[in-house]
Amino acid sequence: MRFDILTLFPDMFPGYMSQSILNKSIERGLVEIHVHNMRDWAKGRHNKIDDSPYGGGPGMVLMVEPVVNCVRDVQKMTSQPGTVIMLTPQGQRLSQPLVEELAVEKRMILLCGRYEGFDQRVIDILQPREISIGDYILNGGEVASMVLVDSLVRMVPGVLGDELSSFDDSFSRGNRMLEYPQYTRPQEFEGREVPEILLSGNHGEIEIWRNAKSLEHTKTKRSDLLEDQ
Ligand code: 6GU
Repeated sequence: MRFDILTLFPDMFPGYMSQSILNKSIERGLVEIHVHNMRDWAKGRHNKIDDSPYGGGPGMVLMVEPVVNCVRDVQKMTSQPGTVIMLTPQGQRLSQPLVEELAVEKRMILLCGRYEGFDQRVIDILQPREISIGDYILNGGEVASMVLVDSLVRMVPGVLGDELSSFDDSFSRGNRMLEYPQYTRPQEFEGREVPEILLSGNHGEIEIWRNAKSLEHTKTKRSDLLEDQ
């Protein structure tokens, strides 16, 4: 799975990309992430990438020409065309079903907006798939693009390995239950004991207990998950 991330803030990405699961998948060739600075496609001495909006109003708008040129040049970097995705609060809300739908893509070009957004003609020309990560406003699409990448790489076969499969996750494949509580050593801390059943070695009973806890947690913390199916 290849990502080309188009941003005005490329320095935001190396820290994220060095986290262990992602870094290992990159080293093993399962995932490729190429970050491009859209400013490199801006013309003139000052590399102007944004300008004030026609009609007035606050903020700056990302200009159509450098952004469209950048996407076209980045598309040409490999023979496999990339699905163009724009991270914007106007987009379809990201959910696990949407992650699973996008996970079939071999290559994605992620456009990270800033300021007051893109010139509308960027959207009209490129017709990107517009995606939001939730109903709140971020300073830009960069953090949202990391959220999208993070959710997608987990779906790439081999990334998680058997011991840490996404198969059983909350929200995967239509599952809408929270995880059961987990415990590790010590067996007792400040008078709080690990539930005895987990020490019993009875795997059948443990599974029943975990399923009951999953349901209980879902009911108390996220009852909305059980309602709107
Ligand atoms: Cl993708 N971008 C911005 N700027 N804000 C957001 C978002 C994206 N998703 C939720 N809020």
